[in-house]
Amino acid sequence: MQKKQLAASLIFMLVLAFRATDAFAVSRSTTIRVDGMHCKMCAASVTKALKATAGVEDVQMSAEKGEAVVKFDDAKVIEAKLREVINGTGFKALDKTAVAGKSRRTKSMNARTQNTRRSPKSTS
Ligand SMILES: [Cu+2]
Repeated sequence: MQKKQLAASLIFMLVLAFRATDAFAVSRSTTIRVDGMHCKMCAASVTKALKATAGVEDVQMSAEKGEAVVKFDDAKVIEAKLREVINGTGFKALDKTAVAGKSRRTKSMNARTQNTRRSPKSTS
C-alpha cells in the first residue's frame, strides 16, 4: 500500500515538474513595423504567414500603421524568425532603429505614393 502511495506521489511530483518546465515558455508580444503594406489584403497575407509559424500565438495587424503586433512563445520562436517570415512574404520587416525615424519616413513614403499616382498621366 505504501509503495503505491509513493508511486502516486512520485507521479504527482513529475507532473508538477513538467508544469514548471512549461512555465519557462513565456508568451511575449512584440511590435514589428512592416514596410510595403498598402491594403487589408497585404496585411492578411503577412498575418497568414505569421500565424502559420510555429510558436506564434496571435497576430494583430494594422495596414494603416504598418505594424504587426505578434504574440509568440519565446521558447519556440524568436523575433528574428518572425522578421524572416515577414520578409519572406515580400514585405519588409523594418529594424527597430528605423522606428526612431518614423515621422520622416512616413513623409517620404507619402511623397513616393503621390509620385506613383501622377506617373501614369505624365507618361501617357
Ligand atoms: Cu495590398
